[in-house]
Amino acid sequence: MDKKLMTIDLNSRILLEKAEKDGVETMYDRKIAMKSQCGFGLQGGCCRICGMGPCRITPKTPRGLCGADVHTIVGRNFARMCAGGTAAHSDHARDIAHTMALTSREGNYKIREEEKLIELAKDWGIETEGKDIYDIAHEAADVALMEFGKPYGTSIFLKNAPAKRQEIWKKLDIEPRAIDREIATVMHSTHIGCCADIDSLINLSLRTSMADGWQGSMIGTKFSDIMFGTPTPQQTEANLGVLEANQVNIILHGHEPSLSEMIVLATEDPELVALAKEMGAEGINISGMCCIGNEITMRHGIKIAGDFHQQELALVTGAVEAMIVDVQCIFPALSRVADCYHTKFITTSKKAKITGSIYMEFKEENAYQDALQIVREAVLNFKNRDKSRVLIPELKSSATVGYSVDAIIKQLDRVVNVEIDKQGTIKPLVDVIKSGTIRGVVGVVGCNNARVASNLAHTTIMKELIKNDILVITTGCGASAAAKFGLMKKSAAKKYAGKGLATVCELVDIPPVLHMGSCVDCSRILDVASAIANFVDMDISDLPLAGVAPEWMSEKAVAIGTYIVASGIDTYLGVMPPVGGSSRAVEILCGELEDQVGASFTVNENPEELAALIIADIEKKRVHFEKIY
Ligand code: SF4
Ligand code: MSK
Repeated sequence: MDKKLMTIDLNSRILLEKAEKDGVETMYDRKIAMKSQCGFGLQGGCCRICGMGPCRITPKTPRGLCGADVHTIVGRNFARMCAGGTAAHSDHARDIAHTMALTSREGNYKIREEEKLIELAKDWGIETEGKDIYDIAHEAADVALMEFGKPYGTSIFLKNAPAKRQEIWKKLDIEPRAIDREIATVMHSTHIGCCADIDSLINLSLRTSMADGWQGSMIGTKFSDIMFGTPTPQQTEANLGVLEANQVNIILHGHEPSLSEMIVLATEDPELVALAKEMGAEGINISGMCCIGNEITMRHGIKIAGDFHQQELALVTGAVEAMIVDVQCIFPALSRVADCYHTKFITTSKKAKITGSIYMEFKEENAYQDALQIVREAVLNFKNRDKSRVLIPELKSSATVGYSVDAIIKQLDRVVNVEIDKQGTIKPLVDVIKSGTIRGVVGVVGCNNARVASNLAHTTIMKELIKNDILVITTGCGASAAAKFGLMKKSAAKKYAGKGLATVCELVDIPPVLHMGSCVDCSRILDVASAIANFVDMDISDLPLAGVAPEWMSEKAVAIGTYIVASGIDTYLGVMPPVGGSSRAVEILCGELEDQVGASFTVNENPEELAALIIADIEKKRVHFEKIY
């Protein structure tokens, strides 16, 4: 296998060559060394749930020792993936809610969006009249924290979905109750000797994933906006070319804005800037990777260093003083790569300690002081940089990012419909979809996956969609790919988009691919879908919308795909999940769910074919949409 063909990013290819010269092993080497992967694992047909196993299903051994068949084994594995993803997003949200409880006028964390908080508080039945905004914030934090373990009732957000959708959820019993409860129920039901019925296991998977999308992730996104600001359009740059040869380079990697917001502030501290100069640097250059890159670029225009597959390569530049990480999607391999250069690999969360890293705990209670200390460590490290080993590849692309739902509505309203609609509703977007100028809206989300060439499926599918007048909204590492490959430039509309979409983009002054945030922010996609459906008085499944995860890899992505389907949006995957061993699981996920929730999964590992399927399905949805709206 030619390593260079495993990524289409030219910066990555240059750094892979350098890594080889420097004797540094990367994910791409490990992928080659691993040769073929385990067929049982790929198909989901291996069970390790109890100590009698592992049990592997073959034609000669069609049942595990307890008698579980392949459908039960695949179903249990799938449900546990959904629970893992839901736990990751929601535990992130729990910390954000705890941070909300710490907000104060004098403290590190403040309320930036008072109106948004009041609106949310009212929606949650919190008395707001005559109350101090921080008292409201603390009450809202309490309500949010109860969503994790409340004994009765269902998610507080469900009522915002279209009435028809709510009925479907009720009928199927997939309304999430408390977040922790759904995760615990899946772990219980998938214990040896519990649920052994594939239909039920998938139903449980839907409900747990709903707790991710319609509970945990929504809390995470809404509270982050209230505390750190709702994203607005920002100019930025993306790819490893954003590193600076003469500055202290700090890369933030992970997911928590409570850490990154403080680090960003700390890099502006005059004393630390002076210290950087003392060390011989011209200043401090901060950039982000993976979803934290998305969070800080959406709110501050901070540059995106790269995506999931570029984390080791960033260190191979030899120009990074510190890689500061918190939780999720962090390669343990970073400690070994950092050892080959002067880079300090700094872990900050008790939840994600990594052997070989420098552990500097970040506590929200002492946030700014902790951040100052961490940044100081990076700045002091500049003197250790070996200039002879530095190679910063040149490529980077400009991008306009920061399209929260509010920002999209504002942008459309400002230009298209200022006379008719002064309220700031979704009407202008509905109008352009209805007229057919834009054929539909597709969310392209998710990670990079070493089973396919990095960035190839993301960029191919996005280009095909916009060429066919489909507006693309994107989150996570898909968004980083779009930014790196120039699809978030406003000029990309003219270059790549069909006539209808290009006209709208020009009129409204937006790029054809809109950056909506981190993987947690897929909850924004649910907000847009619900807003459109409520506006036209339809169900979400009636709308020309789709979700795609062309290069997904994480359990979080499985949970996202599952809640997007449960919400009535067809979801397309570019990598097969480990369910192929059970014909029944495939039948349900890729077929029967359509009858239950009005949407299902489609898998195709050829990006052109996948894009063609999406476009054809969007056109089919349009026929229905045009008939009833
Ligand atoms: Fe084997 Fe059943 Fe135990 Fe799984 S739960 S490892 S199938 S005996
Ligand atoms: S970081 S979950 S690789 S999108 Fe959210 Fe990127 Fe996927 Fe991690």
